[in-house]
Amino acid sequence: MNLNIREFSTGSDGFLTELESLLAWDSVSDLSVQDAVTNIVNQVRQHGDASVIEFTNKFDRRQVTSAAELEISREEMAAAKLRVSDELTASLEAAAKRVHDYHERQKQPSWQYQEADGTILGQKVTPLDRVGVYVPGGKAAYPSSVLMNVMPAKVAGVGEIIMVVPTPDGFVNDIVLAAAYIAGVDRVFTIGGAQAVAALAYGTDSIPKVDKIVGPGNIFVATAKRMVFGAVGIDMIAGPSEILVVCDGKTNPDWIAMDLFSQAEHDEDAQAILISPDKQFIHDVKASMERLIETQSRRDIIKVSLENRGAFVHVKDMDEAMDIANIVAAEHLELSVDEPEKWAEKIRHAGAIFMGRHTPEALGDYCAGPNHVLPTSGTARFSSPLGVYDFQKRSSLINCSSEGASALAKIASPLARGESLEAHAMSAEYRIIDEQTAGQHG
Ligand code: HSO
Ligand code: ZN
Repeated sequence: MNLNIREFSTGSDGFLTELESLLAWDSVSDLSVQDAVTNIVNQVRQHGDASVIEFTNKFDRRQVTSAAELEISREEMAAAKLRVSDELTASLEAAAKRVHDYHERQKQPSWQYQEADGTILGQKVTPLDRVGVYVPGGKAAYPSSVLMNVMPAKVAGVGEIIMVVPTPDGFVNDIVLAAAYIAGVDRVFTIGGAQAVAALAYGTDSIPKVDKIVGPGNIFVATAKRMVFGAVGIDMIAGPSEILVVCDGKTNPDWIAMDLFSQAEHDEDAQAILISPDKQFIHDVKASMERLIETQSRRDIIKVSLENRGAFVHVKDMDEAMDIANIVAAEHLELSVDEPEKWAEKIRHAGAIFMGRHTPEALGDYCAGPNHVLPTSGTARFSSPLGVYDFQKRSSLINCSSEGASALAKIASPLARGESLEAHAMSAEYRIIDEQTAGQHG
């Protein structure tokens, strides 16, 4: 199959402008979606379960009459797991364990230190009480994403994990439920869309209010998450998936072709880009792609994605490849090169860096250990993979000794008076120790 994929050369005029327009992704949702979501969120907030049932019946074509029918118990999750093949269950369990063990290393302890006068300062780390995990239904129902969203929350010590997953026409995905069971989800509700986000954010009689909502979703879910942000925390607003492969020209072109396909097959908006200093190699990869695409069950999606947003970029050398990788700030960056450690040092912006010829992104998507929920659309410039730290928060600790308080009060008092805040000043000054009467007030 012929593939019409853009080719750029960094030497050509206007390269950076073209690159910018290739990367542009508009995440702002249109006004009609905003209106519909505002209405759903308000209805659920006011009428709770009744509205959740109404929207679920309408959008998912179900005939639910009571909220109790929306819940799936741990026993039902366990039963779903038994319906999944042994091979797949074993892989889910192995992946869950590896993801768990990796995230164990991310745990940050509370910390404190003591100053010479006895004052103690520090930070106390506390897991969130209750978290909601959104899992899409339909074509992007990924059991691996259940593991990736739930495991870090578990490791953080979150008190209760509530999962929501829409079941259009009542279709329940056993593999998703098996993953939920293995990951240790406490409660599952078969609801989705903006109504599920609103129910989690504000709570209903049957669905508990959570402190943070994580997980990907369609435009309605993303818009609803944005809307309830503030009442609850959210993880991020994810854009389409991306991969940037940098290859020196010495990896099997078939491997690189399939690595690019592996992102492109997610959806028509996904982005797959190859950068190489070797022009002949770029052509070899293109030939591999044109041959291999015929074998792909998702070839129609792959073709649209590659032709809309894919690209080959020819660079003059590897240093220039690194510069461009930093501009792209890709969600997934593969360094399919010799000495990947050396080149990774030059990378400042990437959601995940896959190093060497034997590290395809697909291994990270499922089971290497690191999280596959990553910053997209260039947001790796300022944000990080989903992790244990997203499910913990911190409280400052301050414990002054009487000597410490006295010393601090002498600094605070003029500052407070400078701000015309007399009570602040006096509150501090009361703690100043008069050298003669030191110790009298304990
Ligand atoms: N590549 C996706 C994650 C995923 N891949 C799930 C397969 N299943 C995130 O960018
Ligand atoms: Zn993937």
